[in-house]
Amino acid sequence: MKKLLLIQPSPYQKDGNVVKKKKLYFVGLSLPLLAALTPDDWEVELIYEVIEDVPFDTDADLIGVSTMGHGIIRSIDIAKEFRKRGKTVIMGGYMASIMPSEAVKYCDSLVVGDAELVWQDLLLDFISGELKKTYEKPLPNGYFSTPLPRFDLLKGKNIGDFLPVQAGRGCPNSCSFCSVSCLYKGRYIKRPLDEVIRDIEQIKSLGYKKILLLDDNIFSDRVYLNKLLDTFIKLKINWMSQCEITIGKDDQLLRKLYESGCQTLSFGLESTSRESLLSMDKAWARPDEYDKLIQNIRNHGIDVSTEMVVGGEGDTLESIKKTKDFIEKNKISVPRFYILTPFPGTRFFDQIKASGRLVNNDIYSYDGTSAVYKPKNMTPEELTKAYWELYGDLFTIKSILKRNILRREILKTPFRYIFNMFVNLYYREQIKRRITPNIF
Ligand code: B12
Repeated sequence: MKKLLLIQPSPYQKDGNVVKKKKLYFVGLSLPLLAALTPDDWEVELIYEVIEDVPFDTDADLIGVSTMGHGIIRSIDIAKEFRKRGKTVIMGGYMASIMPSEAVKYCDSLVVGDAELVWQDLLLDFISGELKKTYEKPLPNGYFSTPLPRFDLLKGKNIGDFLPVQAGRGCPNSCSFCSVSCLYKGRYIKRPLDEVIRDIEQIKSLGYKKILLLDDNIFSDRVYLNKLLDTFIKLKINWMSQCEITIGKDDQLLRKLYESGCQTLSFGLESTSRESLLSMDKAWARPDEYDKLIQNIRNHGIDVSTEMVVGGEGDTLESIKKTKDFIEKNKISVPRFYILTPFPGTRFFDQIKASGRLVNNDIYSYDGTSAVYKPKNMTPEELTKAYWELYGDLFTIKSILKRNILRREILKTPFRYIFNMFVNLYYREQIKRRITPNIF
């Protein structure tokens, strides 16, 4: 029997050590899905480096290494080490897919984008000694099928009480900085509902009741989402996901979302500056509507978490500072920020490079916590400083209490906000050490 070892590397910290945690709260689907796509005559092992050590002395015949954002530096180091030890290494995942000509240098073979339609051919080519340098076959438009992910391989690992499910991939919006738009080019492809039900029933049979719906934007197709919510209502689950803020205009859907067990939605609001949003090709997002939409979503019983970026074309040092007021006014319990970063492969990267504003050419250092290009209204150094100051201002004890405890909803769902308060206190410690908070 051949053996495959699949690894989800963990990124490096600033001190050069790999990020390690006791527990991985949100597990991705890439590895359990790749395992399911692998024929039965292969033994498969999954390693999540954030909670496990990479077994470099493995007897596996083939090593698969995933990549995510700046974590790719660690992926490359792991690939190099295995190749030094004579192993064949396959790379795949988001980051390698949006910069294939670079990633391909570090592995024997690279899967660009979706693996479903190429993985089995790749394994056959490996067995016959005819591996190609790259494999690329995007999923077609419309519906796509995937096998039942190998959730069984997660057994015994120290993971949280959410298991991942994916109903759709891609997003119809085309924001210039976004890796999803770069890979899926405005396409939104979805899975047949009976398959989604199958996955959730399997998860429930393993004793889990909470689902992390990994879709990039669940509000991509209203008709499909309505049907999906009907199935969730029957399945009696709790779940969280992410989508565009305009869902806050749709009262019918919001009622149904609540009824279907949706607890939290995360929104990439990016900025309260219209000019910044316009320059990111995100004209559909209207900051003047944000307060109203957030309130409406919350009034329907769904908690709102936000992801924002600083350093856009309309941002000034003053506007970045004022983002604190926006977050506090809207009582965002767990706000997250990044410095707007041009990931190679995105349109934004091409624009910044062409305009000569890139000040840091080491693409592997792009972790969203320091400015790598010259913003319009400040120096890169000022932007980095303003970013950490914003985090510092929002994670004072006073602000944490204001956003999590001194709020109406705490009477209805006290455990949620008390839990969120502890998440905030954890983030506060991370921020003090200049580690950008993440939902690990
Ligand atoms: C869950 C998740 C996480 C979890 C991961 C937990 C874990 N270790 O398992 C957490 C919250 C920890 C996380 C962290 C980060 N994440 Co993340 N994450 C996701 C998310 C929401 C889902 C991933 C997933 O499972 N998708 C479903 C699977 C089926 O799709 P897939 O991963 O694309 O896999 C398919 C192919 O890519 C391919 N494939 C994937 N891996 C491999 C490996 C091999 C060998 C092969 C052959 C093929 C292959 O096959 C799969 C089937 O087709 C994605 C968004 C998304 N929609 O994918 C962001 C996403 C991947 N994350 C992203 C980022 C930036 C990060 C962070 C860098 C954030 C940060 N600043 O800290 C960190 C990096 C952590 C790391 N380990 O390196 C970006 C990546 C952008 C980029 N250019 O690479 C994404 C796309 C979000 C976004 N919209 O920008 N993340």
